[in-house]
Amino acid sequence: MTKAAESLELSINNGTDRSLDRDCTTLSRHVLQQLQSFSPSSQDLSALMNRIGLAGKLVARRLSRAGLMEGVLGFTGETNVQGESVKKMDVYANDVFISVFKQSGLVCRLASEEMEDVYYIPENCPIGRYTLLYDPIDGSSNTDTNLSLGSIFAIRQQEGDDLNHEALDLLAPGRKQIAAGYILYGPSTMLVYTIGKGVHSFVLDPSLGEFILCEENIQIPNHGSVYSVNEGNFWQWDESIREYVRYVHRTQGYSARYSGAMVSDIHRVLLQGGVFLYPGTLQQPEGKLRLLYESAPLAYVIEQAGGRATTGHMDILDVVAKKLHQRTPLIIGSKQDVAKVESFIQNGH
Ligand code: P6P
Repeated sequence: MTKAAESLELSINNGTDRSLDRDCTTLSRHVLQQLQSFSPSSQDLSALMNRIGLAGKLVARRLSRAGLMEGVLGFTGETNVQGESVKKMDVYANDVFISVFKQSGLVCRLASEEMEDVYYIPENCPIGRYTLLYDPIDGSSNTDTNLSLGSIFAIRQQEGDDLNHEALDLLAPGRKQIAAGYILYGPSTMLVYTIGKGVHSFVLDPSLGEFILCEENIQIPNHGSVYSVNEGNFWQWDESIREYVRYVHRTQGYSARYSGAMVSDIHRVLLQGGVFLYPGTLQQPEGKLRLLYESAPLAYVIEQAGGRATTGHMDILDVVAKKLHQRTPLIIGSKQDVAKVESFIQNGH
């Protein structure tokens, strides 16, 4: 074989090896690579993430056919614990996450935006020492208009026996999360996660039915042009937040982006930099977003990527919840941009 043919064969082989290896870097394998361990707890975490991936696949499949199927879109007519009208997709996605963890031996408890109380899977308790906290569909107002949506998840280790089913250990600060992330149902379905060793993204390859590694160790830029906030709430913000928005209105280099699904908006901020904020309002002084299964998981991801997440007065990951569905103001994104918002809050503009 000529030298040229040999080098061509080598490059093809290397290319093939590389693409094959990439196709084999699934979620479960990546977790074990991250932990560099095959211990029982590492295997647990790998299996947990694999189940999260299955939930994402099931929700993505349903969303992709929503317009063609009866009973997928629209409202159920019910109101959830948040006082919000429930979309049929909210209920479906909530049930998906429960189902994928049944008979798993992993997750004993689930806490969801859609369920007033913590849900127990008896056959998994007390063996399963993990708790899943999740928002099954984030941004469900986008369901019926075929716009991007998300699911948000956090995994915590159960502390204590919880014999009274009070689940008080779930109120611990977000720094107790052992894994967190989101699934973004967009032009492609993407899963972004962290187990405290950086932030990594995976894209669902429909031809494989697997989430395949896309980007490792994502670092959020220290600054970005995007500010993401619902300016329709201007009339009911504190003056300090109004002053911040007036600042970006009169300063060159800022762009407003707001989709109605914070997973989508925060994913943009993760990759391009900037800040997403949902401050307290007259109607919801504590903010709209929930601490334990929305803000804390996203804060873990953004902090792991080198960004920040604050209430405006303290780090989201340090907040001790008083109740399961506690809400919080949220300012999250690039360090410089979060600091800019804080400067208006702390200077009491
Ligand atoms: P508003 C979706 O319901 C959500 O929790 C976030 O995903 C989103 O950013 C926000 O609420 C939208 O709320 O009040 O701006 O419509």
